[in-house]
Amino acid sequence: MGLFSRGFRGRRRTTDVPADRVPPGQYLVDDYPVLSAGPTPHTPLDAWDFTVGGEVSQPKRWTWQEMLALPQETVSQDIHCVTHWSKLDTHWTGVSLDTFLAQVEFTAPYMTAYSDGGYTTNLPIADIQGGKAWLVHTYEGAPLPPEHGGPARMIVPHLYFWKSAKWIRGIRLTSDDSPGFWEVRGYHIYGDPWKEQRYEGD
Ligand SMILES: Nc1nc2c(c(=O)[nH]1)N[C@H]1C(S)=C(S)[C@@H](COP(=O)(O)O)O[C@H]1N2
Ligand SMILES: [Mo]
Repeated sequence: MGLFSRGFRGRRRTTDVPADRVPPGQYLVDDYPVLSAGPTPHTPLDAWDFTVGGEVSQPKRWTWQEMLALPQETVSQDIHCVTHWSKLDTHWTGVSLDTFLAQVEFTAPYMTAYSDGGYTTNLPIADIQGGKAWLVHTYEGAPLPPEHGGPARMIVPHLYFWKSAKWIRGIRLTSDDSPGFWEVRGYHIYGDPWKEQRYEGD
């Protein structure tokens, strides 16, 4: 057994799990890889805030304490990175994006998430509504490590993981679907892992 497991360290055969959990072209990992396009920012919690702005009638902002005072959810989700790894049953605690959106008035159909360090990613608003996206601060029962997006990141698990902005500071609502950091560099505008929407044109 050792002979085989050696070569597959950090991976698991996809036949071990129901196929409906693993999108095409993905393999499973037990570890948790770090993928960052730049250095890890370190924003102190007393300087942290989260803003819902852009095309809204009145922008709304939450401090760290105000965010923690909102209803919290713990969810179990599968995550899928465009570099082909997937990780099942990851546990996160935070605030549903529905909770933030309920406190602004808007008709804009798109949004851009933006982060400390300058990262951005775009999504249809529909993809962060209805219990599909969360602003999370806790991973597997412990504060989210800085390299994985702490103090807080967004998770949008039904899309490729580049849509899950680490070090998030706000979302900007927009009329148009405006490509973000990876989307302008050739990644797919939407990024559905079940349709293998990895790159522009997929
Ligand atoms: N701010 C920011 N968010 C980001 C990224 C990044 O470079 N900066 N990388 C994205 C990509 S490509 C992936 S796969 C995931 C990786 O998250 P992880 O490092 O926690 O695995 O974060 C996404 N969110
Ligand atoms: Mo990624």
